[in-house]
Amino acid sequence: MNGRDLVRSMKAVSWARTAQRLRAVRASWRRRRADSAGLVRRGPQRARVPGAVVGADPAPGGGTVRFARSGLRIMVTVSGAVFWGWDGADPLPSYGVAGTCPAPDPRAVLEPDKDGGWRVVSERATVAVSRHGAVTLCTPGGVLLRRDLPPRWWGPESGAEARWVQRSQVPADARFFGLGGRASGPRLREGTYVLWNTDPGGSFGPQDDPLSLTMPVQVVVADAGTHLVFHDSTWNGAVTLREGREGAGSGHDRPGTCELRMEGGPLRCWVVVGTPARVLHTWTQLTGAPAVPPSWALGHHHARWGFGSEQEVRRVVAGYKERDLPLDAVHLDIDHLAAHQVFTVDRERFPSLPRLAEELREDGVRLVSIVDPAVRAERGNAVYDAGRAVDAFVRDAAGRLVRGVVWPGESAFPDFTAEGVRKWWGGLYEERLAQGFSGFWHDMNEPVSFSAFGDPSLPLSARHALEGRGGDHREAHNVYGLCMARAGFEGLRELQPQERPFVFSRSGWVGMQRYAGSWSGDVATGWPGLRASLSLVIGLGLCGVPYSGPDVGGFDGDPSPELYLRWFQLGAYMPLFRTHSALRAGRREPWTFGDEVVGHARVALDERRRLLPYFMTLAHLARRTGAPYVRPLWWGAPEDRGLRDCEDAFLLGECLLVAPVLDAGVVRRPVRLPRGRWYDTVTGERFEGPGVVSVDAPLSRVPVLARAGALFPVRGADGGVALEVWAPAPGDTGGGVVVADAGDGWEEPETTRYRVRWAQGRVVVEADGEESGGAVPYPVRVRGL
Ligand code: NBV
Repeated sequence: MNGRDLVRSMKAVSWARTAQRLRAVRASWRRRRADSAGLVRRGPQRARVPGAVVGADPAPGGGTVRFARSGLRIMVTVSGAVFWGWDGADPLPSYGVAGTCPAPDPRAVLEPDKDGGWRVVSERATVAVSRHGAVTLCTPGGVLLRRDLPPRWWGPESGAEARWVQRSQVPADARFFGLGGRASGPRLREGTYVLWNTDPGGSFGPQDDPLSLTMPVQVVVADAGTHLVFHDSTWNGAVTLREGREGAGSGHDRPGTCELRMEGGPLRCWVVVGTPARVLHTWTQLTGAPAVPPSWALGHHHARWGFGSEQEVRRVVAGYKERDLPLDAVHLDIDHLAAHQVFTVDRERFPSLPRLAEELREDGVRLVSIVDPAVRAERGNAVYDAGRAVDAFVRDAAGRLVRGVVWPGESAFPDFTAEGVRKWWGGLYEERLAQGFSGFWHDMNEPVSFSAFGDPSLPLSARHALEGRGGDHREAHNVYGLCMARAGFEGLRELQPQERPFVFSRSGWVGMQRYAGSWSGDVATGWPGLRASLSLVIGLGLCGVPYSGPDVGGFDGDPSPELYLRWFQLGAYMPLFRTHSALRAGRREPWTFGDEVVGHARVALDERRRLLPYFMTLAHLARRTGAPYVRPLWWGAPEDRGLRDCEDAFLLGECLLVAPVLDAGVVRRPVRLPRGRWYDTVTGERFEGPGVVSVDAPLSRVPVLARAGALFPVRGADGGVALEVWAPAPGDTGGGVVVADAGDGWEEPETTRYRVRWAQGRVVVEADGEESGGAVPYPVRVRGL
């Protein structure tokens, strides 16, 4: 490019930016006008509370307690989850609950309680309702887990538009987790967390809230027990949390508090009580089993906004190959599209994508495509025309098409809350498959519409089908990404029924794990961003979304070699292990950080590849039990307060404890251990938990400890599966599970449980189950002897 061309292209870029800004200003005004015409202004409203109890009507699983101005329905289900809803709220319809509602547990009955209240006793929890509508949740032994004060409503007597507030108390020692993906966690401290999926508009750090994926789901961990509470309303809201304080035996504990304010939607919730494992199991029974990704999606992915051409993609892939660095997938961002239009290809820069995809596939590398929901609103654009023909796009209250502004310019937005639209959109992935793509990366689906002021999304008054019930964007916004994920997942299942769809999505809501995983979004490059990325993965896992991961290296700017390496080492233990960066950010190929980094990155990549069979097993366990791959340290011992407060380490399944380095200059770090014996997997050094130990964390690796007695599958030297076993402590036993996944497809893989024990001074491994006769079909390596 000569000087004149450069000047011309810079002018073109800045003109394009100015034009885009102008469009955003116009769209913001349009949005404001649409809402002032389309939303009914709320006049002064009197508050309403339930009033005094007047009676009760038993029903299967519980019944309804009647109050002067409301009613509370309680239902214990056979799965152990407890539902309660005010003002006639039913469990269905719900975007969170998968399929049908679990059946009521006939053993749970509504009975009179002391002081004129009512209660329902069940196997896992007791729900007591006071005379004025306070609801207390206790363990079967009567220890308090949560107390909801009587709720308060403002607005219409009934109906979705009443705002409400629910204040709750939890024990003084309780810790809060969840609420979807929060950058400031994983432990959610005092503060207000907004429940409105929002693109932070540029890179974000721990101080930014909300982000793209919020959920009204809290996991509360206290000495008394663990519970999950899901307030099933998709409307905007805010949760204000305050941790309690203990009065050091003075009897003056200050309870933890939670105040939930919602702009609308039913006041109904699901509560699950039990051990963390049991809570997540029941939770994913209720909201759906997490989809299992194909095995290649558990490898290493490299993405970049701005590869810019096929040659560049080839160059990067060759760079990995030359250096013998494992690579399993390459992601193409919006720059491979023609003028940023979804389901198109820029044929000048990417003239033969199917050929490129084939070449890469021969090298074991898959192609993944970005998919944004916004469709350029211009006749002649095939996707737009086809969408118009099936009336796929969101309209305003007056019936006009809602136009926003996103990468392709003036755009229309498919209404994914309509079944027919999902079906139409799902069919469009055929074009992507024909281009050779194997996986799909849903972006900008909060949904984003660039704006000069106000919320960067659609008008609140925009109309949505909401599965035929009809409603507006206030109700549909938070489930837009969830419904888009469903469209993609279901479309792909029809288009290639033999393969497991691989979809991951920036936005989403309760239940998205049925269709997709997620990723951190545009996490800021810097040490706080590294910490935030761990927080997001742990938080999502506790809300039922086990597959996610950060942009390794951070989205923007240039990480130092040390920061990049530490991020890479963390990423190697995350379900989604992906390097990615923004258009104008520095590169994220390991070799751009120098030879030392390449060497250490290779160790991390090789270890990830070695652990693949374990990751695959964890994916299946997540599907069957809801247990996330990445778990907080307190997972197996929520009563250990030290573990509850530990935010710089995590468990990878049952077997491994990963202690990433999250600060500059660290080469040795304290590691808090749960009870039992642990081994440094590199040095073999033994440690005894519970307690804090100091472990080497040289630049070459982050500490990874194995639990004594652990058994897990790894890739052996010959490429087949081998079992890695860590010696149990003397007198103890151990074991583990192996799910022999075929890599893709729907056949139920064989699952074998192995037992590990000491016999005559040796560690013995045996398969469970009679047919096997105890034989182990894999090579076994016992370590820690
Ligand atoms: O498509 C461009 C980017 C993408 O690289 C990133 O991963 C997304 O989170 N996308 C956001 C839109 C632009 C953000 C500035």
